[in-house]
Amino acid sequence: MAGGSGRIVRYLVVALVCVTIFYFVSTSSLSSYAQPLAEQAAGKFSWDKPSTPSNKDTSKTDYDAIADAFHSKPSDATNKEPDTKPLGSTTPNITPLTPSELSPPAPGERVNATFVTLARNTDIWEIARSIRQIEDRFNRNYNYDWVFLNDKPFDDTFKKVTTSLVSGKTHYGEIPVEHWSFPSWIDQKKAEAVREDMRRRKIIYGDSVSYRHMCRFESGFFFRHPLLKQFEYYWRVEPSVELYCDVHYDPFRYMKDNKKKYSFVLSLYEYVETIPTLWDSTKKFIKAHPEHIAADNSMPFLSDDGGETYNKCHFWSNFEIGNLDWLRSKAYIDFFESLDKDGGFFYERWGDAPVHSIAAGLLLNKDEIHFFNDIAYYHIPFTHCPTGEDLRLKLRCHCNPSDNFDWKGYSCTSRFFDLNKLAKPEGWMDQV
Ligand SMILES: Nc1nc2c(ncn2[C@@H]2O[C@H](COP(=O)(O)OP(=O)(O)O)[C@@H](O)[C@H]2O)c(=O)[nH]1
Ligand SMILES: [Mg+2]
Repeated sequence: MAGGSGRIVRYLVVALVCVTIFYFVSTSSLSSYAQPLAEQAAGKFSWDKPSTPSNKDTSKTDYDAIADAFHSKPSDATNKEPDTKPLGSTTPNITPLTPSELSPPAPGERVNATFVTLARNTDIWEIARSIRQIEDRFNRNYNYDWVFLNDKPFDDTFKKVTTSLVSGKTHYGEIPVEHWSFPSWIDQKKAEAVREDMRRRKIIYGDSVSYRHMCRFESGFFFRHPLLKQFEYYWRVEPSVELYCDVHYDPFRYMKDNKKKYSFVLSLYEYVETIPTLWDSTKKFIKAHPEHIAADNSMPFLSDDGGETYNKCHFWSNFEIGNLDWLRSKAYIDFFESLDKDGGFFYERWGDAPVHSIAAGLLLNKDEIHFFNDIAYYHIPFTHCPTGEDLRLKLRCHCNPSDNFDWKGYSCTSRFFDLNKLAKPEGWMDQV
């Protein structure tokens, strides 16, 4: 029995030692892993201040020091905010800089010009991207105004965001209903049947009424909007476009000083299904108004047979810098009204690009149309990336030269160069 009870005592001593060791281990080393995990699970992060405030400056983390540096004004030194403020309130105080503080205005007189954008409220973030690029690459040094037009009233978000991005003044206009509706002479049944047919044939935007109003508005009305009446030149900007290079001079000034009326960066062939009778209407206009046809026009850009048929070449009008007085001239208005009476905006799906281009090609002299090689541009799916490495490096371009569309088979820009006897930029052959 004595041997048995002695064994029991030995077991009890060993058990006690084990329990004691386990206690020390669980309250010391184990807790150093477990505690932060528990705190993180409760929503605390490693840079949080200790919950019991410490007087020691060494308790401050790097995060605090950075946040303080942003915050501190001279008066803050004696008026410290409590340590327990929520994380969100550590956002630095933001005082917006005026455009001239961000970037000094470029020297020289401004032209009477504006950017112009037609957009829906839902286009806000896409147009915000475009504006930011135009501002960063050009307008923050020039501070030109920006006119926004819409067939509905612009909402507060659209106005707030665009006003904050544009360095010049912003103007917001609603389009009069007569400029965004079916004219009285359009046969609604016929127009509807066309849309249905185009829907079945899967023609892009073929079944859309609003797209047709948009194309007609851009063809014949935007330049007559009261907000544009005060301006002489415009630069059209669409949502989601990119500007890949610095614009190192004022393109409006270039247009004015060189008596240019219309300009482009991309040109291509139009989708024939959308304009089957546009050239017939054009020929009718040429016959009715020979007085409007410029002596030194660009017919060879538009037609390969002296005007008999249209080759579908057009300037891509989602980018345009142009003269508003030309669009408001009798020649242009007569052309637009003649086309509008023929009804092709609704009986087909005439786009403003071929309409502007045919007008520029016939009503202007060749030397009034300009190609901006140095304005690098993207609108889905085409890129104009300036030809010439030297130029691209000088303008800090970030486009891939192999994406450049200018000299590819579906572009009409080569024709423009040939017609105007312009020397193509060095390196163009490598991009064909
Ligand atoms: N206010 C308004 N703007 C429109 C409407 N449809 C198109 N737009 C604008 O018209 C321009 C051309 O339209 P977009 O969708 O870019 O056509 P795409 O470039 O031919 O594919 C853009 O500036 C659009 O924001 C519309 O119904 N209302
Ligand atoms: Mg577009």
